[in-house]
Amino acid sequence: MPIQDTFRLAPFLPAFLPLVAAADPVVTISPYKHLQVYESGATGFTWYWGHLRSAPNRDEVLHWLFQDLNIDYVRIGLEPCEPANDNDDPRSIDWSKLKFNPPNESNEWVCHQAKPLNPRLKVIAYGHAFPTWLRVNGKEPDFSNRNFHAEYAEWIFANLVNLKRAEGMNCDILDLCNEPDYKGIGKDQAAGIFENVVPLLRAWVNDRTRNPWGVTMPKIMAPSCLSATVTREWLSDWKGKRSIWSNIDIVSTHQYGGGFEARNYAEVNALRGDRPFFQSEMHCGHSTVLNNPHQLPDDKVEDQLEAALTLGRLFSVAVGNGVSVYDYYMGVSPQESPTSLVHSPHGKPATRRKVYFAFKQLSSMQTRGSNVVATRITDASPGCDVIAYHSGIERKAWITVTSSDNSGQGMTLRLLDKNGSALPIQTVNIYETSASRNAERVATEAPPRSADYKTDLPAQCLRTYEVTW
Ligand SMILES: [Ca+2]
Repeated sequence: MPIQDTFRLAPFLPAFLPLVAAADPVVTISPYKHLQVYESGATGFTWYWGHLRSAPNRDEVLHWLFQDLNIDYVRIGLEPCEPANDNDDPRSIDWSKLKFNPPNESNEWVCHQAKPLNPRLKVIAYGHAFPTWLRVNGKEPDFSNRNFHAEYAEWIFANLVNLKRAEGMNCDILDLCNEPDYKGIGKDQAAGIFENVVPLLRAWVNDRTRNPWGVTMPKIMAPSCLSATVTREWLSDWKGKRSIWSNIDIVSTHQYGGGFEARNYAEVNALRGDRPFFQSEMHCGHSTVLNNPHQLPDDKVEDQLEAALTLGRLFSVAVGNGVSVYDYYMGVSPQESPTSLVHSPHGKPATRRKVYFAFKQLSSMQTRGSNVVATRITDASPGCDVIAYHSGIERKAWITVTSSDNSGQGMTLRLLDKNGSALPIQTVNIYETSASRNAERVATEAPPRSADYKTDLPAQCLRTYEVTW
């Protein structure tokens, strides 16, 4: 903020504050410093696919999620399907004992609807439960069973066969044990699963006699811990252990705990080598995501806006530090808190939430397959976060700044070329999600072709600057 502005504002400042205004943020973007490609978003329908099916505007909702948003991945939960052990031989399946939901009576229904809308659609299957009989009192997995790994591999394979045979779908990515830091599993038992179950599953897939359906081996994603802090610790340990590490194709974390700490993401990014890095679950209805104890129970605009700003902050931390696929937990839900992108009360019209519009600006405005690029934002701006993309071909960048600050301020946007010299900006389209706007274009500007583009950054908003040079 220039000095004269500071003096102009001074009379309005409370008397106990020193007469020094915080400096306006300077956002520096290096579009030719490519980090990873941001591939796509992910979402799921495990609990509320029926709400989507019952919505009178369901075709519109499917268009929102799979055409308007850049979402190529659907997460589906594996079905419990085995109430009692099918037989004593974990190398042979007694299909008469397994109980799957009929086709089109499970969350796979969404995949069938979405595939024609987005031909790139891929499936992430996740084990959010274990076979009922292989748990202690129906809860934690029963590791005391001497055939635990073989029985679990058999159950996973049966699920993959069902997907292929009854649903006509391949599982592209398999998350073998969801949130293992949460469900009485722990690091060593999780490691045992990746060490033992993956080779057993591969043996099923590669055996033509046992796999006449042509089920293909999915990529294995791990560990999808609840907390990014724990994910970082476990991966640091596993990186040196070939028997575990060689069975993991994609590294993943949920963003419920430790999600605001860039260090967690930067360290996983340094560990992953050439494996992709997925943020495989979060939602803004959860208090740990919001970093405060309340759960946003109401559907008030201010709560929805808080969720959208929180998503902006978390997305910028994760994708700015290596994540190439970002999951927003649920596509639809009837819950008032923003656990889903779309609010869908059963049998009633579904509507988009502010997190939907924030997610659109953060993940879906850029040319598909664009690179995440290096950004810097002045330290004096703790309420601001930024994420930016460049396709590699176009003289164009998409820069989304999330401002959680309670007051508006000035902002300087600066683009640098490969040599660190300023790129003269030609045009700027500005899109905004705020209390009153939902990913709407608010301005188109042709600033003087100078090194610095100075603009106003309103309070509490996400602004996407589509910039050409
Ligand atoms: Ca069995």
